[in-house]
Amino acid sequence: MINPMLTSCTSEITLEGSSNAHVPDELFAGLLAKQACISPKFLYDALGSKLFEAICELPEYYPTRTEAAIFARHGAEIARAAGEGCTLIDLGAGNCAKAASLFPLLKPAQYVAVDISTEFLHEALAPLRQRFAQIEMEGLGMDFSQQFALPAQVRAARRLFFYPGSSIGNFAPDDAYAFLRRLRLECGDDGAILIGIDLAKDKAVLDAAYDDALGVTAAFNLNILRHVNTLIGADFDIRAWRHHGFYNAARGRVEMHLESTRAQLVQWPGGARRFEAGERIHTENSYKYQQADAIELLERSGFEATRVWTDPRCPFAVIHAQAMAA
Ligand code: AVI
Repeated sequence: MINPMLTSCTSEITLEGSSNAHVPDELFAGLLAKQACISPKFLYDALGSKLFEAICELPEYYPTRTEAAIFARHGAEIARAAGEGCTLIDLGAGNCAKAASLFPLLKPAQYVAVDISTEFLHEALAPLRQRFAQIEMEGLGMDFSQQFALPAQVRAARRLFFYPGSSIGNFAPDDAYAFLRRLRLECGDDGAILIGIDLAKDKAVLDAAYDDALGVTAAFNLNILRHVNTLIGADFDIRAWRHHGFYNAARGRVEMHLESTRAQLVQWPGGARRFEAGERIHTENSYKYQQADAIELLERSGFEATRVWTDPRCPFAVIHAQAMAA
């Protein structure tokens, strides 16, 4: 290993630290840490976003399907809890499909799609603007895990933060709390959150969901190295790495890692690191909550759960929580 920095490493979405302008610093620190890591936000370049869409189609990856079934089954009740005419703010909107499926029920006054992948977002919004001409729409290309100040064009009244897909699970618990606190501050006393949270379940189900038979999740994970090559001019040989995705029950989370299949030197302008055969780079954590802990996290953050919808066959919760008066 060349020039190791004994920093601690997190494979979660972190709130502290660098802004986008310092992305390479964050990457170098992770690559040189004793336990190497790369932040999961680097999974989502254009190809990574498409691979994630493919993951959502896999039979093993239950969260998308389970959540969609909850929305389909309880859509009318969800709309009643949320009320018509809200300002719907879709965090990590991607192709905007989940929010769009709720438009006919929620009838939002304004739809604000927020995503780190700006290009993807604008492509998705164009047809929606035509289909739902009565809804005012905004697309915001920003990394909302880092900073969160909504611009003036976002209506202040009745903000409903829509955070589906259990993306909250990709934050470490303390960062999930800090993130939800920020949402609470941004939504005012008449605001609310509609959030999907994956719940703890059988290890075999979780292992398969993050290490599928087709190898799509493996491609999604390996693509992070391709993205890093592009970002910092590194020379990762993708074929010399192997995907691991498994549930770590003791830590209540699924972990994704990339394992070096041989001793190798990875170089980039101004630096390098030697990896031994079997050495791993930690790329993602996906926390799986107990329902009571999820509700407690929301309450600590300033939201009171008004309704919880679950699927009897597969533990997953969709929660509507109202801002508690500050
Ligand atoms: C986006 N996020 C909620 C996904 C998850 O399940 O943690 C990302 C993912 N990683 C592997 N498969 C899907």
